[in-house]
Amino acid sequence: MELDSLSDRILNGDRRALARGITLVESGRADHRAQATELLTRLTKEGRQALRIGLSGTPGVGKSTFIESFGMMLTGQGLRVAVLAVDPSSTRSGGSILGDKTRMERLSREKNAFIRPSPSQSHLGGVARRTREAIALCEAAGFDVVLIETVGVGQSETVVSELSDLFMLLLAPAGGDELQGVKRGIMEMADMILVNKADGDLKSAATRTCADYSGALRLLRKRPQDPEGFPKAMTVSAVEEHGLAQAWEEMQSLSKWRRENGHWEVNRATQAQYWFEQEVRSALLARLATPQARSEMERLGSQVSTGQLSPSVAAEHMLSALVAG
Ligand SMILES: Nc1nc2c(ncn2[C@@H]2O[C@H](COP(=O)(O)OP(=O)(O)O)[C@@H](O)[C@H]2O)c(=O)[nH]1
Ligand SMILES: [Mg+2]
Repeated sequence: MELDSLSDRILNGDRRALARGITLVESGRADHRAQATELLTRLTKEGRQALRIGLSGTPGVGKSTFIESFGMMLTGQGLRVAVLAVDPSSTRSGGSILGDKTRMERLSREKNAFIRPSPSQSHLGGVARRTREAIALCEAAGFDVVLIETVGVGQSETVVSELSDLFMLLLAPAGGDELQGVKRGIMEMADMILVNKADGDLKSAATRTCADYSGALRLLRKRPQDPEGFPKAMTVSAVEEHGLAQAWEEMQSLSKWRRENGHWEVNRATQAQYWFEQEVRSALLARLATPQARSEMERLGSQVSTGQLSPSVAAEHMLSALVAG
């Protein structure tokens, strides 16, 4: 398809064109990459923005169920909702976290919703770039809300929080009084903690878990981007669809406050800078992995081992070779 027509159709909100655009940005082929860059340049000129909501949580807490219920509520209000996934484990498992589209059966039939399962990826750097570009395409296509789901493994929360305006941590009710082993670093990223499954037999456990986390959040260092009362914990039930409207109200009031107080722009600007630096890093690492670079590394390494070159002089040679190459 012509880039002109693809870009026009995406701007008109055509979901099939959007899907093609995302396939293009996901492609590893050099000619596709050039087209993808051209497409993104055209589309981002429009300056459209969505509310980007990151959502993280270990498998089984109810992310997919929540996204479906929450997404249905939003489309019910006339909003257009896109769902993307960051799944660093998909290469190993061969699956994808949104592969369970079955759990989002209702949402996937909505004309105002767009659901994109995560592709198999080789490394998190690539995942981040593709997700970032997919978000940009969804924004150009006029989506109001982009939900970015990830499983809580390793670095993926950092990636998603650096791609989001709001970052949600979804938890399940805990049995005991322990804080479910949520790492402090993850807690510090959260704008809201949603304790899901606050229904039936689990309701009182959910209330207790929520109180525990409210207490834990109050102990964290105050962040400039938070109004009074944030970050906050609340209970929801994705299945019974309780608490979703309240959660949405809180998200809106937080993002409104951040916009009015300049934090929204600052956050996006800081994120852009972060991704720029990450791209430089990963591009340099990629250069280090080429056969030429490896053999140069070996050649210089043996000269270092025999004492012909000092480690720092050899490192300088190596770095100039990388930058030149
Ligand atoms: N009781 C209850 N169960 C839920 C709720 N949300 C999800 N579940 C169940 O928890 C299990 C895992 O849900 P899923 O959405 O696949 O979790 P994910 O792995 O985080 O995407 C499923 O059996 C859901 O039916 C909820 O609000 N209440
Ligand atoms: Mg899921």
